[in-house]
Amino acid sequence: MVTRRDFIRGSGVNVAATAAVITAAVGTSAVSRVAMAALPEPVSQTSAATQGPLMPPDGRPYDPVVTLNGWTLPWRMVDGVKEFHLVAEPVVRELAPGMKAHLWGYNGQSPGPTIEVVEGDRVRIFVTNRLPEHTSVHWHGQRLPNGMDGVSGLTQPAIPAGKTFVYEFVARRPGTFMYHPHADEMTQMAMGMMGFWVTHPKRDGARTSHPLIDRVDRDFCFLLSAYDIEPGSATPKIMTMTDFNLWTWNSRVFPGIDSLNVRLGDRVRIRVGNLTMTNHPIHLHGHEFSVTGTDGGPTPVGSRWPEVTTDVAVGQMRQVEFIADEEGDWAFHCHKSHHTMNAMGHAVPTMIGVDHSGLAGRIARVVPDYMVMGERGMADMAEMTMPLPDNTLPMMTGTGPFGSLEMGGMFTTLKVRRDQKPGEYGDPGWFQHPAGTVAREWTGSLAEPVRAPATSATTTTPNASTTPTQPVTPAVELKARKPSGHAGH
Ligand SMILES: [Cu+2]
Repeated sequence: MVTRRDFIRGSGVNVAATAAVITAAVGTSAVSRVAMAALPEPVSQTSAATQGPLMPPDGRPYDPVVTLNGWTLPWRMVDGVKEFHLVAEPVVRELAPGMKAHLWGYNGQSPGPTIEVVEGDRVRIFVTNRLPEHTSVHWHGQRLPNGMDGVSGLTQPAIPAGKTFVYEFVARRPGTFMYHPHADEMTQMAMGMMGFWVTHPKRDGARTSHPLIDRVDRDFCFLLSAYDIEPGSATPKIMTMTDFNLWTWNSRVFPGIDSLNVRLGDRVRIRVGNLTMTNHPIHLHGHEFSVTGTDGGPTPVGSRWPEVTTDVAVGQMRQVEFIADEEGDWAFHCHKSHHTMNAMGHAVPTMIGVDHSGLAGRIARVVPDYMVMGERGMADMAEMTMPLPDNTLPMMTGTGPFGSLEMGGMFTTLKVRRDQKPGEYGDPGWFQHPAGTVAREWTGSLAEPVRAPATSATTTTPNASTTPTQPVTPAVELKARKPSGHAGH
């Protein structure tokens, strides 16, 4: 639900701005002269659900994006200039049902709202700072006058707490961008301050005017961010450098990340920006895509090749495109397996193969809630109902039509459906597989495996059913151990 924020109740905002803002309702016909000179009323979002595309009410036409678990910021057109109002402020963001984080963001959410404009638009962005410290906004990837680049100390003074600054420039280059502070960055980005920006190409009739940018049926976007929040607490630890425990898409973790719901045959674009402190190989099942753009712009056609995984390095953006021509529920996730898990202590020893028979019962007499973890791998963790502290999430969770998904973090699904209507983004539910197309238990007889015969006197084949011609070296037990520490997560 979009709500209009009443600035009178806000704290830390200067009185002049407050008086001006409350008279400036977007779309109000009786706008006073004072209001005309005032800021656009800030619009705030209370929901973490994916909002439908914002169809442009005025200005040049474009095909709007859908922000995963996010929304697009409405604007006000003043003398041909698109005016936006960002409010940097503390927010409460639900990471997934069962866990809320105290973050910093914009207009009620982290990440902030997506800003969508068209190539050639003159854009004026008011930024009100309701944080307890100064901030600034850097418009990552944009061509703009140096003084609008948002680097506090270098190109502008920082925006003090309680003050409003204005940025103004022409969106010269179409493409995929983001915004984030360039003031006390380590704190402010670790707290969730970031947002997406899309500059759409101009239209030339039914086509875009850019030879390297096609129109698509669905255009999704999201940012990668990471947090370190101790189970049971709500505020990220800002001093963490690499050892984060919550890997998010738009400040959501699975099962809180909405699915990407598309119609069979749709041309789909997905834009991803990385504001974490490590790279993420983003992987799609069932389809091949091409990288059609970066934060530097559209890629030349000759540079595009099919992939199913694209690595998004720190500070980079990638824009991928494909035809959704296979029906089903296709996993879509970061390929680092510890990035598809939620917060949990890392100091859990590997217990695979350790026989705990009898031991748990004896310990339970002393420690009533004692449970054994991981003697058959960690999959049991997803199904057991361990007592968790308040405000945290199971390490791996989520239930699908065939049982537990054993996932968390950067994971969701692409749902491709024959009957998904054009422009409809609702969740169609789980895929109904045609009969005989699901992997199933084999209950028939199994053929003897084919084995290489021992053909030479010098060949020793420990697996061969034939008698070896030479004595087999006794098996040596090798123990593999991962390096300790978590650098490079
Ligand atoms: Cu990752």
